[in-house]
Amino acid sequence: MSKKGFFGRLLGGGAAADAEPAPAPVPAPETEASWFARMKGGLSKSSSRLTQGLTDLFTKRKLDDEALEELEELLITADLGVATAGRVTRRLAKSRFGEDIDADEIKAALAEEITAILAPVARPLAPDFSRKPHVVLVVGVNGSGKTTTIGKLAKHYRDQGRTVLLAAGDTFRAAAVEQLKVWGERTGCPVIARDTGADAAGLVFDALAQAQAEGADLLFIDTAGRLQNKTDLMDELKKVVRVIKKNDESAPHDVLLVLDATVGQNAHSQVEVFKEMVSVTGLVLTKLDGTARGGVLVALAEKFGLPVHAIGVGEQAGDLRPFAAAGFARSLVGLE
Ligand SMILES: Nc1nc2c(ncn2[C@@H]2O[C@H](COP(=O)(O)OP(=O)(O)OP(=O)(O)O)[C@@H](O)[C@H]2O)c(=O)[nH]1
Ligand SMILES: [Mg+2]
Repeated sequence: MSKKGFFGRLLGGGAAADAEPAPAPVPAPETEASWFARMKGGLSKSSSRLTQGLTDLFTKRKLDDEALEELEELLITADLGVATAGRVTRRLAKSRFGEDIDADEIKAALAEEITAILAPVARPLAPDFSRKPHVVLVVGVNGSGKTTTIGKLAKHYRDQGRTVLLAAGDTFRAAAVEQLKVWGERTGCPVIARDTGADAAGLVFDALAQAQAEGADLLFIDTAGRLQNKTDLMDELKKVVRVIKKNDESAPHDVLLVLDATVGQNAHSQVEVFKEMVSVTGLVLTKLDGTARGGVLVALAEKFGLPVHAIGVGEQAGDLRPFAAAGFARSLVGLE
């Protein structure tokens, strides 16, 4: 399959998105197989924790109450969360209780259960390019990977021939603006920025007006990292949304919450608070390559049911991919 076909299908090029021609040539394809291998490599820390535990637990063993209890504990320590671990274990018990089972069978059964949880949330970003611009507000705590994710998404849509503007709504740090500008240069996307300390909402207002005037396909709005317990910063975020709505009532069309997977269970409170503040519409999980806590994605999927648009498995432009349920589940339990 061509790269465009792969991305088009997975990263939101549905029928509506394909309505307009995408003129730019598509760069050299990375095959699905090579991406899958990299995701699997990225998830190896998460999966090795689980697989070692599973192998220790199930060397030809009857799936009895004790085994189920140990399995549940293992899933909890792998960050799947108490509720999800309980549900997965109960469903396994229903189908296999009392049977002799080995680690590989358990892995396959687990992958199936986890896929069932993840499938409903594996929904690619699906911009409506007829909006000119489709506005994507990107939020999250400090250092979660917001700016990098914007850079990666900008590259993806530029490669599709889309016109993309980037708004440097992180006006706190000079380095933040510089970082976005580097991504802008790398990806050929203009960056709208103001001096450090400027009003973020004002900058965003201007950026949207410019994107509308230019008829851009997409506007990505970077924001400063903010801890979920800092109410003044959260209020600023609300103000940014209000200002956007003054200009386009339907915007922002996507509010992406970028979560660093290495924080594990703390991600839950981040989702709760940001969801309340700015109506988060979807999640991106980053740094899955550097953590043994990838299981948290399963817990988040089950608890919140928010779409998981993409996952980050590295710092480079190509290290963001649409989130695919079965591939992730199988990699997480160390299959394939
Ligand atoms: N390994 C790895 N590193 C990542 C990933 N995504 C982002 N990073 C790195 O994480 C660090 C923080 O990323 P940023 O994009 O600056 O995060 P941010 O949310 O914009 O941070 P603030 O603006 O300070 O709130 C950088 O060093 C990135 O290169 C990922 O998927 N994997
Ligand atoms: Mg940033």
